[in-house]
Amino acid sequence: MNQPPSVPEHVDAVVVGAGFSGLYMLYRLRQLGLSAKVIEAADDVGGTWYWNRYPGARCDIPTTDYTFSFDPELEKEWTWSEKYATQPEILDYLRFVADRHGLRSDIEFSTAVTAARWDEQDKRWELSTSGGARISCRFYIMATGCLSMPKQPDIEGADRFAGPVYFTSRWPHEGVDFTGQRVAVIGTGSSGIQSIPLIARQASALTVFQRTPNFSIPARNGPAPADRLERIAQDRDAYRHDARWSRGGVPIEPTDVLGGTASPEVRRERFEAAWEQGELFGILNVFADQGVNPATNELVAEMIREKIRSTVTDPATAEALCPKDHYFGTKRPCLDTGYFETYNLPHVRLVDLRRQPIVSITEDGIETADESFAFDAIVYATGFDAMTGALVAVDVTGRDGTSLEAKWAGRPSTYLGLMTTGFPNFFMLTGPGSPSVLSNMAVSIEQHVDWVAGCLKDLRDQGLETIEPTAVAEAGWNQHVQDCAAITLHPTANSWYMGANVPGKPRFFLPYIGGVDAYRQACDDVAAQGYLGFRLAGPGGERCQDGVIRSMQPDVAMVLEFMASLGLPPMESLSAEDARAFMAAAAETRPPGPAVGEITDGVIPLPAADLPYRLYRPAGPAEEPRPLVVYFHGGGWVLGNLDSDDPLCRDLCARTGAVVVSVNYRHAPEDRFPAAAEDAFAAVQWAGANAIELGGIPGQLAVAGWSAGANVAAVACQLARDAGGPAISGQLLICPVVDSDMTRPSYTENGDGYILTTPLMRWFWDYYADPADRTDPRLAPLRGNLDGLPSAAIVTADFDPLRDDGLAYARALTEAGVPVRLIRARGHTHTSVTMVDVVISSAPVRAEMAAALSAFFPATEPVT
Ligand code: NA7
Repeated sequence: MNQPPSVPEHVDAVVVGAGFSGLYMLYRLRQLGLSAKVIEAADDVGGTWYWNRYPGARCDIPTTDYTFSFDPELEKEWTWSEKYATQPEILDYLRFVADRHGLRSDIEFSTAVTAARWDEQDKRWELSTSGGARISCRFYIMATGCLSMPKQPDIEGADRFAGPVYFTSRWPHEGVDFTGQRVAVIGTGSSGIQSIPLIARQASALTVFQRTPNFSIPARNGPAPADRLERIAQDRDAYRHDARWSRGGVPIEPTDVLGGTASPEVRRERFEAAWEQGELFGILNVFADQGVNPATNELVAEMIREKIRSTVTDPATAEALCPKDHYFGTKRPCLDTGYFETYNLPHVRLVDLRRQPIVSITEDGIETADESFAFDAIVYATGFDAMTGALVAVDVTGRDGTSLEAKWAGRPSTYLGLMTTGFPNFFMLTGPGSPSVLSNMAVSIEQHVDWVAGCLKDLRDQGLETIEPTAVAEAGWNQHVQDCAAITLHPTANSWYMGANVPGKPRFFLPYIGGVDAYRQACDDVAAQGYLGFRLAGPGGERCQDGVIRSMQPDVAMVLEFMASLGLPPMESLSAEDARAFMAAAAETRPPGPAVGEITDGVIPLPAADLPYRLYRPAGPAEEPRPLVVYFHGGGWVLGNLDSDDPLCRDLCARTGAVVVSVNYRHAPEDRFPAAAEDAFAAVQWAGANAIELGGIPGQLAVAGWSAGANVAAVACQLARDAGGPAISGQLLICPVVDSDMTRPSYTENGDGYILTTPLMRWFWDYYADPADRTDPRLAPLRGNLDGLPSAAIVTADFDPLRDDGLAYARALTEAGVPVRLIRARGHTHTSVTMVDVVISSAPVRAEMAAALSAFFPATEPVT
């Protein structure tokens, strides 16, 4: 064994943990010429692979990818023997890396950091270790891993059992021989599923206590996949580059096949291929939408259940092993070797704790609600206090005396998963808020270490001493992490990703699910923008460019990226006719929107022109009268029709339970101002007069519109007030145009890149109205008399040139005494709020719109 090296009193950096991340961090710190010390609780390197020595422990990312890439020579010198290497082989690898780079001399083994305190005077961290030493360092780096703090047994009587008790996470180094023993295994996560088949080989009787059945697919272990080896051999650098810029840290081609539209043959073919391949990122990529769409997810889930049923001979056991309480992929799926087959052995039994919960561990076994079991040994495979457990286990005290544990009591909070406000120069490798456990850890670790190393170099080069995130940047990142999770099915599961496995732990989605590639880009962008959102200080002074690195909803960003990839000409370069044809073609490819009770088309006979309308009646008895909403579509008075806003109208109808009448007013350039405004008012008059025939409740009439449709809706309210009727209960204005003044800041801030652009708005204005008319309140309702108007709900989107129009109208109405509900579509564009079943993050905005609309009608409640 190595002699613990003597610890210098002062070092530049201390790293806690000598696993993958700690070893590489030390390597990079040395490269920078910084003095560094690694403190490791174990007596050897390895981290997770040091502790998790249970039978069957393997990685679940192919080892060709679960490997360091920073040293090409190392890759030549080390060959993995299997597709998924065993724990001993991975541990050997990490020892090999440590020796090859002479890292051990700066690692102090068998020592834990017990406390860390920031000294604001000296700008240094003071650490205390289990050996009684004190170390002072400028940079304190936690490389403690995401799954390193075992979850404490939370089962009644856990300390009562007289026989041996084993934890998969702390397995004895000498191994365990279960030959002839009656063994209990509690837990069927990855550790349970990997170890159960091997324990069953030795035990005379094995009883598995399962609380939640897990999805698992055969690992099909063997030699490393030939195609992948060949790709790496041909161009290692390109392969590693692709991994770094992939979604999960393993280069695979993301599919664009949707579960709902794929034929049964294609579904089966894709699933079977993934099943045969035996890789997590393969089975998670059967369909593009399986992580977000419940129906598609169920397709995959059911095909896996079929496999379980066809493997396990006892139907009741098979059914108990079929996961049904969470979507596939929302808890970490497992790779196994003969797991389900194990239950066909006569001496193996499954106890379903959902049917007979454990009452207590007893002196000689386990008592459930129905039975008493006697055992010679109990194995806990009950998991970890994931992602935050090891970080708060050290008593870390930040700048103002607050502990990390206290700061995170409500929820963990980080900027980029790397740092946290109040704790200067304190870095976390693969911390909460970074992709970590959702990705190939080797790739994520290298990215984090490289970023930290780059940051330390920049600090030195610029004569700076400290770095700390701002509260604004951190809150923004936390929000972004949650926004990314919210559009997936993940938050619905009681998973350790959500902190749900540890009683009392706050429920938040801990890792960043936006992708390794997107995450890397965000980190790079932060650094490139002068460390946006960080406060940097040193002898040369203090500097801080505060801000939020990602504030757009992730699915909105995806839509914009997709649109940009099409390389379309700007809309304003087209003729009105061509622009209409383009819009019509685009409308054909989108989802239809929710079902409603009935949809009928009709015509409003008006003196100036017959106006087509489409009526949406909610599900329910046809004779039951409902509130009535007259809706006007968007399209800059030039584009749009009954089809263009059809999904949005269905959505409003389904959510509010109101009858929605969508009106196709006359368009420019054929019919210029004031045709659209006059049509809108005439349509509202007609609806008011025909409320009963339309299935409405007389006196419960609202108007709604989007964009230019919101403009004519707002104008109709002013005209109705002036005309003494009809009475309008409320106006829902979605991203309205209310003025011709295009100098408001949002026209500049959001003028380009978000589909509706400032040049496009000019194009609309020019088609619709002469400059001389543009101050007319029938065109610029903000300039009209606002007294006595109906209550308003106004939706503004952050990335909309019209954002400030909406805000100005809300302010002006409020000043005129009109009740206003302002709905901020956070992270949205002008168009994304209306993209039903395309932009998932817009659904809560539309729920709020529907609630506001319903609130105009006292007798109704929103449906959802
Ligand atoms: P996991 O995946 O957290 O699995 C722990 C298992 O233990 C899981 O089946 C739990 O059921 C079960 N468990 C936890 N507490 C109890 C109690 N009190 N009673 C009964 N059963 C319990 O940990 P692993 O070590 O298997 O895997 C961790 C990760 O390591 C894995 O995902 C890979 O990334 C590598 P539950 O599901 O909570 O109902």
